[in-house]
Order: sequence, then structure tokens, then C-alpha cells
Amino acid sequence: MFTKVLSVTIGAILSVAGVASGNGDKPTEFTVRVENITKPDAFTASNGTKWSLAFSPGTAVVHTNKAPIFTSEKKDRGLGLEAQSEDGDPGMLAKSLKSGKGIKSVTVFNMPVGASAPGPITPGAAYETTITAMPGERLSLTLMMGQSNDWFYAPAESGIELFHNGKAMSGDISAQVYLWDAGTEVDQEAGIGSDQGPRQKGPNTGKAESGVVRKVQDGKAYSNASSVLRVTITPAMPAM
Ligand SMILES: [Ca+2]
Ligand SMILES: [Ca+2]
Repeated sequence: MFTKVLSVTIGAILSVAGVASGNGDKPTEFTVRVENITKPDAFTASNGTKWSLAFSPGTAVVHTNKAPIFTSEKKDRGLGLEAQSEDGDPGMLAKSLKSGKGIKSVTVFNMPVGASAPGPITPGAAYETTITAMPGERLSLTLMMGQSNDWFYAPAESGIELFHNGKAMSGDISAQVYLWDAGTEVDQEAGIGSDQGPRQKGPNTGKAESGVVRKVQDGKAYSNASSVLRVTITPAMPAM
């Protein structure tokens, strides 16, 4: 009886030590996977046109700032979210965020898994990228809704918790991702608008909107991010 209690106690001490060495002063590495879970021609426009949904290259931002990329119900900050949302180009946003206050790292993901060139993720395709973070740091993501004028998928402005009580989070975080309107270009019907990503004559083409960043809540399937995207985070096992 005594021996059994003793062995349990020793086991408990060892596992606490293991957690402390993994998450104490060393950053944890996470794999972030963003998967397009839609099917080809899954959507039908009001004129009967069937269309497929793709998502653009984007950013993964590790931060302590409470609103590193945008503020809901405020105008876009002019730091590159417009090009991300209208043209699927995260380059300017990534560059300007890198020098931002409370930003720990900015990673651009643009290479679909198994592809040989950068591009959007079409139905069934995925991006994977690696980030490192310490307890207290959060994750924000941006990627364009490819059949829109200026819509992007992202978490709430404060980002997603990567640690809870110092322990690395793991699993599906899709329910924490939303569809946002950047408020920079007037919306046309998704999937058929002439000034939208796949059909516009060039980048930054379309009627300026002068609106605010706000959630798209039109009741459509693509507005419910978790019905079109699967986003997962997987922490690497702590080094022993
Ligand atoms: Ca808009
Ligand atoms: Ca446009």
C-alpha cells in the first residue's frame, strides 16, 4: 500500500517537472494548418452560376497586442489589410506588422501543401506553417475569402489563445475564426462580382467603400468559417 502511494507521488513530481521544462522559458513550436474543406462548385449564385471557393495566402501573427491587425467597427488602418482582403496579397500587411508594438512574429503562408508554387488553396488543399510562442502570446491569422471584394477570414481582433494556464493548446480552432468585411471595397454578390479576386482586371479594382471592419453576417455557408475552413494548431512535444 505504502509503495503504491509513493510511486504515484514520484510520478506526479516528474510530470510537473516535464511541463515546466517544456513551457517555462523555452518557446513552444506549433504547426498551424488551414484546410479548405469545401467541395468544387459547392455554391450557386442567384443567376445559377456554380462557383468554387478558394482562400488566398495569408499571415500567421504571434502577438501580445490586444488588436494587432484591425479593430472591429473601426476603419481599416491602411497597413496592408486592404491588399490582403481585396487581392489575396499578404505581403504589405506582413511587412508593416513586423515592426508593430506587441508583435512577436509574422509568418506568411502561401505554399499549398504538396504544391510547387505559391497560390491559393482550392477545395481540399491546405496551408501549413510553423510558429513559436511563449505562454501569454496569442495567434492571429488572415486570409482572403477568394470570391469576395474585400472579405477576409480571421479570429476576433484579440486573436486566439495559444496557452491556457501555461499549457499549450492543441486541436481545432475553426470555431474561433470569422468572416470579416474590411470595409474598403463595395461588395458584389459573392462568386460572380466583376471586381472580385478571380475576375477583377487588376489588383485594387472596384468601388471604394469607406466603411469599417465588421463581421459578415449574411447567413450564407461561407460566412460560417468553420463550415468552409478547418484550422488546427498542434504543439510539438517539449524537448526533454
Ligand atoms: Ca466590403
Ligand atoms: Ca476588387
